[in-house]
Amino acid sequence: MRYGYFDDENREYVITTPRTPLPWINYLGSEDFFSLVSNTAGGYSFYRDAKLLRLTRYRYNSAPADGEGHRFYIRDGACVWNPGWQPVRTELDSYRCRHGLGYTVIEGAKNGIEAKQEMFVPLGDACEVIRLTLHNAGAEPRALQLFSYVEFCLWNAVDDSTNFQRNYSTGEVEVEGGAIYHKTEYRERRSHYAVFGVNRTPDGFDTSRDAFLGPYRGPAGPLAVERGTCTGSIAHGWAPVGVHQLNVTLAPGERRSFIFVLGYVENPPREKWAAPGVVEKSRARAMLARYAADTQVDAALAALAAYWNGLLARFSLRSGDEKLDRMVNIWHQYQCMVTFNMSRSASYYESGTGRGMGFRDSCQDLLGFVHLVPGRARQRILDIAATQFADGSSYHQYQPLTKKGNLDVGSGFNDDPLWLIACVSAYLRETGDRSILYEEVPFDCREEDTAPLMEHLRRSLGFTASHKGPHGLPLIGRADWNDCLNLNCFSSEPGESFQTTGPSEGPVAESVFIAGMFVKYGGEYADICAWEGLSQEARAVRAQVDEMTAAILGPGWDGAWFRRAYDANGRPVGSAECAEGKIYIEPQGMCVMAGVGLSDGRALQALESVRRHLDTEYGILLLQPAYTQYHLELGEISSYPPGYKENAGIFCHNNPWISCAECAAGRGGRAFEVYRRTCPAYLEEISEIHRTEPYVYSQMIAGRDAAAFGEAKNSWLTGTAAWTFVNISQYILGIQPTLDGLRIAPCIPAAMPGFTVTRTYRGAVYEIAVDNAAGVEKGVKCITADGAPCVDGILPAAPAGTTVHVKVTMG
Ligand code: BGC
Ligand code: IFM
Repeated sequence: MRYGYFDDENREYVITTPRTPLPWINYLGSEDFFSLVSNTAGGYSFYRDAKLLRLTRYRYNSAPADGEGHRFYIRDGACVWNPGWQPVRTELDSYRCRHGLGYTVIEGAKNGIEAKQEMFVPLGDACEVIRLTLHNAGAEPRALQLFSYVEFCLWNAVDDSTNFQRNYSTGEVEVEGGAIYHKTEYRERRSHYAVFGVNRTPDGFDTSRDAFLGPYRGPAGPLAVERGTCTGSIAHGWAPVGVHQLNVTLAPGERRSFIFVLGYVENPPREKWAAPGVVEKSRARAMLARYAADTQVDAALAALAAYWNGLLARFSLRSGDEKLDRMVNIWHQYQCMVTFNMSRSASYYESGTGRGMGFRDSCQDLLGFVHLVPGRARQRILDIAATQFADGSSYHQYQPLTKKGNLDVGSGFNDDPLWLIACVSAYLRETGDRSILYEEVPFDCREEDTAPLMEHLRRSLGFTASHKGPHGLPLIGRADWNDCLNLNCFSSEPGESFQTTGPSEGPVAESVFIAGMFVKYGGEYADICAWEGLSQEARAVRAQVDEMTAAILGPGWDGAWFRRAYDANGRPVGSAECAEGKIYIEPQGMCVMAGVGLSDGRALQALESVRRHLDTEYGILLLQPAYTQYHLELGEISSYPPGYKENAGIFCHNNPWISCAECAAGRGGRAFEVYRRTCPAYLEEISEIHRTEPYVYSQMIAGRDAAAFGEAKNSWLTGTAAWTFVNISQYILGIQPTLDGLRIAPCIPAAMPGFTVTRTYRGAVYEIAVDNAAGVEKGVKCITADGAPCVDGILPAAPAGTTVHVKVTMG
C-alpha cells in the first residue's frame, strides 16, 4: 500500500494522506539553521547544534505523536482546522504534502478555503521562512482568522526538558509589531535570541502558552483560537510561545499570503550594547525585511532550487529503470547531504540531545558526500582528524559547536582510526587535492601538538598494527563498527552501560571485521604513499596488509565464511561452533570488499553462505541464528530481542557491503538484487509494512525473528545513505574515482542493456555511455574518451570546464 507517490520531475515525494504509518519527515536547511518538518507540519528548529541551540520544543515519545511543530490554525466560524491536519485533526476536504529538496509544502482545504504552507530555510540565512497562502475558492466572501503557533525551547534542549525548577522562571519575550522576540538567556548572557515575525501588523498575539491554550488544554484546542482572539500575553517564565493572530477577509477567488520568519540572531558583543533584558534588534529587523514580500520569498526559493540543481547535476544517471534513476539522481544524494549535516544528532529517532558527531559515522558520511561539495568535505576531515589522539586512537564522538572530543563517551572503539583513512582516501580520489595531506592538524585539539594530516593517517594504521591480539587479529576494544558487540565486558552491573571504560575492559578480544578494514584501508593508504612517492613506506604497509590477510584466512576463516571475532576468552564469535550467532554479515562484506579470498574461492564461498543463512525478502540479516539468550561475554548485542537492531535485524548499513562484495566477485545480478531489496523506492508498495519514509533509508528493518518482520525504524540518519551511494555509483555502475583519474568498471545485471551517467569530476564533465549489448555482468571490452581509446581503463582528469564524451563497451 502507498501513501503518496514520487514526482520525479519536481524531485518531490507527494504524500496524499496525513495518516501515514509514522510521521514522514523532511529536513530544511543547508548549513547552520535546520528544521525538521513532518507531513503534518510537526517538527522543530535549531541553529547548528540540536542540543544547545534549540529554537523550538519537540516532545519525543508522546501521544498523540508529533505534537509540536510549525503550526497554523484557521478559524472559520465554529470550524477550526490546520492545513497539515495536526494538531486539531479536523477532517480536511483535501490534503497534500510535498517534500522536496530543502523545502516542504503542505496544502489543506476545508469548506472552500485552501491553505498552502510553504516552508524552507533560505541559503545563507539563519531562519526558516513559512509562507502561508489562503485562497477563497468559493463564490462568497469569507471572514477568517489565522493563528500561528510555535513553542520556544529555552535553548538547551536537555535542560529545557529536565530543569523545571529553574526554567519556569527564566522565560522572557518582547513584542514589537509583527515580531515576537524570544530572549530567554541560557546562562549565556543573551548572546543570542530567536525572533518569530510576520510581514504585517497582526491583529493580536500571545507569548504565554498558558494564556493561548487556556488551562488544562493542549495544542489540539487552544482557547484563544476557540474564542477567536488572542490575549496579548507577555510571558514571564513558564512556557514562552509565539502566536500571531491575523484577521482575514477574502473576496471570492481572492488569494492572500502571509510570510512568517522564525530566525536565530546573535547579539553584538555585550559590552557594546545595552543592559540586561535588552536585545539588539537591528539584525532581526533586517532578517525579517529580507522576506517581507512574495517576490523575495520566490527569489529565495529559486536560489534554493538552483543550488540543488547544481549539486545533483554532479552525478546523474539515465538507466531506463525509473526507480533506480530517482534514487540515484535525487534521494540517495539528498540523504547523503542530510547525514553529512546531521551526523546522528537530530531526527525523529535521534533526539538531538544525545550524540554529537560520530567519528566513525562522520567519516563514512563523507564517502557519499565528497562529490557534492568537496570543500566542505575537506573542512570536515580536518575537524575530525583534530580530535584524534597522538597514539592514533580517537574519541568516538565530538561536539559540533566546540569541535572537541566528547569526554563522556571517550575512546576505545578500535575501528574508528581506520575510517579516517577511508574518508581521506575518498577525498583524494575525488579531488586529487594532495595539499590536504600536508595540512597541520592538532592531536586531541591541542594546538601545541600538531602533525600533517598524512601523519594522522600513518598513526591510524599504526594503532591497528600495534594493537593485535593472540590470533594476530586487531584488538576490538570497546566495540568495532558493531557498537553492541562488547567482547571485553565481563562485569556490568544491572543498569550500567555495556560501553563504559574501566577495569572490566579486557585487552584481548579481537575483530575480524577490523582486520578486513585494515586490509582495505591499509591498501588504500599504501596507494596514497605510492602516489606521494613514499615507495618504501608503501611496500612496508603492503607487507603488513599481507600479514593481516593471512591472519584473516587463518584464524579468521571458519570453513565456509569469515568469523566475526574472538571474545576475551579466546572463543570464536560468528562460527559454526557457536550455538547462536554462527554467522555475521559484517566480515563477509568487508573482507571480500578488501579482496580477501577472491583468488582462492573463499570470497565466493562466504558470499554463498550469506545467501544461504542471512538472506530474506526484505534484506540481509546481520547475523543468524539470533541470540535468544543473554551472553555476558558478548555484551549489548544479545540484550536486544531476536530480530531487532544488531541482534539479527536487517541492518541496512551493511547490506551495501555485500552488494559491493558481490561486485568485487563480479556478480552484477546478485549485487543489484541486494541493492534493490532494501532500496526505499522499491519498497514503496509495501509502505504499510515498512512504515518509514519510502524515499530514504532507515537504519534497521526488523528481521525474520521479529514479530514485525519487515518493519523499518530509525529513518534518515544512517551510514546506509553514504554506503549505498558508494555501492551504486562506484561498484554497480562502476564509475570509480581513483588517485589517477576515473576508472569505469560496471558490474550490472546481464539483462541491463546499458546506461549513461553525467559525472562532474575534478571540474570536468564526463558524459559516460555504457553499452551492454553483450549482456555480461562484468568486464569492459573497450573505452574511448572523445573517440580516442583509453588503454589502461583509467580516464585521466580532463581540464576543468571541459566535457569528455566516454563510450564504454562491456563484454
Ligand atoms: C544501539 C546501536 C547504536 C549505539 C550507539 C546502541 O544502543 O543499539 O544501534 O549504534 O547504541 O552508541
Ligand atoms: O556502526 C554503528 C553506528 O556508528 C551507529 N549506529 C549503529 C551502527 C552499528 O552498531
